[in-house]
Amino acid sequence: MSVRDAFYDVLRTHGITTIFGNPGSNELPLLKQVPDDFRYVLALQEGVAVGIADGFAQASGVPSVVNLHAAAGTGNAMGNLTNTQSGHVPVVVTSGQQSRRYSALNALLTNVDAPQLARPLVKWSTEPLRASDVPLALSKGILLASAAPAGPVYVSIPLDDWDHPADPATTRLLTRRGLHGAPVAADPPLRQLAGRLEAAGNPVLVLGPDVDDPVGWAGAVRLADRLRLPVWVAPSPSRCPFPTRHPAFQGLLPAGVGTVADRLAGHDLVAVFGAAVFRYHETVDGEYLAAGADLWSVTSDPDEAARAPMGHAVIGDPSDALTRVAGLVPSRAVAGPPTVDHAPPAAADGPPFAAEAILDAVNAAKDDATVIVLEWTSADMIWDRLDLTRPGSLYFPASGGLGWGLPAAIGIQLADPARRVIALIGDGALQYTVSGLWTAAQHRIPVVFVVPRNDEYAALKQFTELMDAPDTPGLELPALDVVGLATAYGVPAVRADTLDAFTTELRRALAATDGPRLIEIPQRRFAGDQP
Ligand code: TZD
Repeated sequence: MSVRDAFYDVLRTHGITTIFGNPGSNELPLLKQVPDDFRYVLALQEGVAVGIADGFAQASGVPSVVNLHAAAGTGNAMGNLTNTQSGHVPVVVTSGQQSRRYSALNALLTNVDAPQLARPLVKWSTEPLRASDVPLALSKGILLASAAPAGPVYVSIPLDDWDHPADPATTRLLTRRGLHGAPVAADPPLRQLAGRLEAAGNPVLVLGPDVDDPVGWAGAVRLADRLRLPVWVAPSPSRCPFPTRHPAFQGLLPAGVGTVADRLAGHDLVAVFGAAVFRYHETVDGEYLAAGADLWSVTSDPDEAARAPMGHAVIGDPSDALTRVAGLVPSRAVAGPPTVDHAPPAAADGPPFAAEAILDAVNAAKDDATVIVLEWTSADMIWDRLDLTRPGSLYFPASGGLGWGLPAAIGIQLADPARRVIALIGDGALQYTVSGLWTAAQHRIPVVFVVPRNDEYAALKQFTELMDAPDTPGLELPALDVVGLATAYGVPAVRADTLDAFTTELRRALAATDGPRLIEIPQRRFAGDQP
């Protein structure tokens, strides 16, 4: 038995039969005999490979494996790895190293100090000391990546390790390994939290991406209903943790220190589940919370718990905690929170169209099973325009790094063919990992890409106002032929110049299951571009 055979055996043990990657000479000895029960999904750039793997892991709940080319391939992947890390996504990144003999000479394509390269972005980074340790490193990597808090790991493997003999006895043991159970919060602090919620005069619930699962949704709805709590989504969310049309739903908290405090003013207890406290973005100074307010959070991530600037943190599975706290509190016979009026339908004039109008059309065309992947500045307005009724309905780059949405949409669609994916990707965001369109076309992965085209970086134009940075260069994106790009990569694409045409094309694309489609729609520019 070779190290290669053992590697595939360990992957099988964990239900992993897909490898995403981009190969080079260092990786060919792994890939030369891919077993029949495995599939290799080629990405033309490594950020694409990691993005697809990230989406695949999130939607399937199983860790995914990526194979990259040495330091250069790892470097290309690192932007998206920031999203995988922030999103608590279990991805095992392997990369090919020069042979052990040649890397001592810094031969071409040596990954110098390989474990160090990925270290800030992964839970664990290694290059096994002996070839025969590769299967154990892989096994540990898979188990560690999926242990709470989940996250990426990095294993660098020299190219001459693959034909080395593996120890069959060790391999046999590794193929029987499993890690069972997730750490749950202890009872006393949860009882304390439940007591605080019951005693509070005006408590509020804030939810984050890590409770976007069936248990978390059910627990959140039950807790909100029992205590008649208003419910907010924590700033910079990467997933949707609560039904957006539930009467208790208030929307998205802003991402500034002062603005969060303003929005939560009047509440004496803030209960946060499954979110960092908080993932701020724009600089808006102020107090973290109004004086007198208390905050409790539940997270499975000790770092998240410890780095919060305020409050008490309970460490444990936040979805489980929601359910248990909901079971501990009595039903409150008080009036429910004020219901938020949904945004009125947007004016449909154009082209170009307001982002709101594009979202309204998407909302009308989707059904309950549709998954929305967003990498578009207008993401903030989805919360009162999209009707999201099920867990796993929304994904956004968790660290804010662009180039994630397009490949992640492919991975999500590949993992869950029963749900159709609409990827709303800005014309700027599209460019970072545009070659992912080719992978979608080759594997006939039927993502519907919607690209609002405004020929600019509108997000950054907004920030130039907020940060008083007028006359910033480099915010215009003229002459990017989105339909041409998609067509060149093999994805059938159209431009919709009316909202009716957009709706028709969207429905047509959703009805097609034989591969991806792309629809470009003209979007109104940030300022002064009225129709
Ligand atoms: N590079 C990377 C990897 N991630 C980033 N977040 C940015 C640059 C900065 N950035 C944003 O945060 S939004 C944005 C940039 C360049 C503009 C995106 O343009 P778009 O969408 O066309 O996709 P809008 O609606 O025009 O902003």
